[in-house]
Amino acid sequence: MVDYTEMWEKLNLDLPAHEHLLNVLGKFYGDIYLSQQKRLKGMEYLDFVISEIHGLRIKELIEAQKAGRKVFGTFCVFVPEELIWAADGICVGLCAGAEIGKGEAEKVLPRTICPLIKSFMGFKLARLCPFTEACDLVIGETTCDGKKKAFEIFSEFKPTYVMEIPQMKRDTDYQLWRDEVWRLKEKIEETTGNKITAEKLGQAIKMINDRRRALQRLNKLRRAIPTPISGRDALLINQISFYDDPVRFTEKVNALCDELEEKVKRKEGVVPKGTTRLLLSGCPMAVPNWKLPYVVESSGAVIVDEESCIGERNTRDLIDENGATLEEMIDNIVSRCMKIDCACFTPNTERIEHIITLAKEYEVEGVIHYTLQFCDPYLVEAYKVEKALEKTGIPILRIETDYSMEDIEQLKTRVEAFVEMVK
Ligand code: BJ8
Repeated sequence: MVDYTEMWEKLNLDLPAHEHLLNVLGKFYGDIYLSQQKRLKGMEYLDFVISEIHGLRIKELIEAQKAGRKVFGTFCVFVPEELIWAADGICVGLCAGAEIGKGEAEKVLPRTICPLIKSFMGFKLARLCPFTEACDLVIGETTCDGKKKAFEIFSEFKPTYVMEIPQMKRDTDYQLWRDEVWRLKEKIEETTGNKITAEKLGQAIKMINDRRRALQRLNKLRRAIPTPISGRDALLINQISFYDDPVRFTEKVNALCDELEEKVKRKEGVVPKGTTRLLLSGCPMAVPNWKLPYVVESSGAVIVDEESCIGERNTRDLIDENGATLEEMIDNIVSRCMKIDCACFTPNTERIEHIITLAKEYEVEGVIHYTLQFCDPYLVEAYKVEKALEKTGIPILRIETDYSMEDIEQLKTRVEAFVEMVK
């Protein structure tokens, strides 16, 4: 085991609290992940990445910084990371899925705010996240009110740049977003000292599209019956896509898909034939938020897809690679972003159509609509999702929860009853 204490100390982490976090995370991972049967060989790489999540990857980031590169942290799939890579920067997703820094976060935020926001603030204030500490610049956005206002506070502790996200999809909103993307380009160039050229941007678009293509391939393979990979493992792969080096990650996921393809040919499932197939839909599940997938998959069901930003919503659409000039490429980036059907948009009928399409394509027996507590956009939209699914005859269970373990038994009872009902 490599000792990273000196590196963490230099990043100003709270060492005892950080050690406690790693111990809890290790135990949690062992119980939820390593206890699974019939896992793919390719998952060993993902296990390794998780075991080194605050070690090797951080070391790589720091070494890159020593070589003159800049590290950018983002919180939303709306932020076009291609611009960061095109300027020779490094992009890492910072969304946090644990409540460990909650006490610190509640000193500056209301108690009744979404756990994801509380978590990223808590990670910063409690000095627990080496990714946040390693960032040269954090790029926030104005998707929901909670995030928008939280970045005002967050910026007191970390250099932060905020992008304005449109709330509708009219021509004027496209124009607003195009201007924001150009503004971001300038900010990235200023931070890195590197000019973004058409050649570099074209390469970055291709690199991130390749990662999306690998994840699309994984998702397509999950349509097989019996399902060849657990929802937990598939979620983990999607979560790691936000942290890992994109080229390495794509290569590993494609190798894992080769293995999956063989498994599908042999009609080998990760769960017995007839296990209830469910679609998860709603808020993103950031690392290490594995609570609901664990509950579902220990209640006689398997998750076969995620309609979420850590899932289909992030990987479904590619950027058109045919742009020749910088202007065309940025227009193509804008067009792809504007297809994202986040509940922060109004109206947002595409999302409901997508949920129904996915439910049919993946032959699910039901949908679990998952919202984080106090997330108004997804909580309010749940009404429309429920109505549309009922009309189509697809059973739905609405779950609203946070990152604590307090409601786990209650969730289990509800999920078990739902699984029994849809059988
Ligand atoms: S594009 S889903 S990643 S905003 S859960 S903080 S919405 S109160 S995370 Fe998201 Fe971008 Fe949309 Fe996707 Fe607010 Fe809701 Fe919390 Fe949320």
